[in-house]
Amino acid sequence: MEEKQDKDFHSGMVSIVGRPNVGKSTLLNLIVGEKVAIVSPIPQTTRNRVRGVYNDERSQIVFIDTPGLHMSKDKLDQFMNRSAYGTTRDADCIIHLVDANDPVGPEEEKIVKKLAALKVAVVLGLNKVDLKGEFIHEYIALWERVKGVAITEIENFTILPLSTKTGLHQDKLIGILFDYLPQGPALYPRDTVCDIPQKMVIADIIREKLLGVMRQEVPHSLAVIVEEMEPRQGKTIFIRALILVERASQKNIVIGKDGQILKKVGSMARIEIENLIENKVFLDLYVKMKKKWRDDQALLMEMGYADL
Ligand SMILES: Nc1nc2c(ncn2[C@@H]2O[C@H](COP(=O)(O)OP(=O)(O)OP(=O)(O)O)[C@@H](O)[C@H]2O)c(=O)[nH]1
Ligand SMILES: [Mg+2]
Repeated sequence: MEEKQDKDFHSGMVSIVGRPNVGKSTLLNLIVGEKVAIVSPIPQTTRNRVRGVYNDERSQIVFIDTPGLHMSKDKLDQFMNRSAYGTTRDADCIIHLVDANDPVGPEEEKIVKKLAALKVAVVLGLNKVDLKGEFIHEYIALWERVKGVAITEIENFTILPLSTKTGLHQDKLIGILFDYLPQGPALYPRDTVCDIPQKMVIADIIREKLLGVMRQEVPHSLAVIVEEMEPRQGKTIFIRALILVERASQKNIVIGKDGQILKKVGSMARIEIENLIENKVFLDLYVKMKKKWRDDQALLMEMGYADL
């Protein structure tokens, strides 16, 4: 890509924050033009921050997708919230993403209060307007209430209806961010798209496929750890991944009758991993029960879900 070396080049970090399930990861994938973050209809899909880099001839924008902010319970929840709020400290701009079809909840008020206290520019992204979007005014009213002024009076603040499904206002968003970001050179090599270690990306792909077939309480009890990844038998890469669940009954659900579920998940994940690493893959999945792993600091660290 031709890069303008002049003073008109803008670069910076943009953190995408909001409640679970509002479409943060979908937005990141849309902008980056590649799937770098997993997406599912189940809240709390994202568990760690994911950086995706947008490049064009006049800017480089590093987007940070974050775990959905929610009322914290166990150590994993606390890590997720800390990780999300932590990114706002380094950000040059924040996208506060909301689902315009969901009423404002108590978590949202907490989020707005935290964001409103920061010195950085904020874009309020009213997402999923391809649906009814009947609660748009509630989010605007909340910002006005917290700031104590009319929405048009809030400095460095822009409201933008979005649909990460249809791509509505995607270019407009980039234009707004360009204006908010400081002048400066690219922060990453210009071909960078994502900065997550490959083993974590692979573990997340497997978790995404599991989320696709699981119901009710199982999703939050799932974790995936890639334990081994090495070439074997010529060109094939052998990957062994452990799936953790919290209860014996969940182990049976994940494995399925005659191993059907695990087989289905394994084959969907393998295809995607093969595309990602451009290599033939042998994927070995196994399931273990580990009570309260969500509160186990050592395990969380192994999964990359802990910051000491
Ligand atoms: N109709 C509609 N659905 C959307 C849109 N954006 C995302 N979704 C759906 O919303 C669900 C959640 O999307 P994610 O991108 O995983 O949401 P998230 O905010 O990253 O969620 P967490 O990682 O759990 O915090 C998925 O089923 C998406 O397909 C949109 O603009 N319109
Ligand atoms: Mg997400």
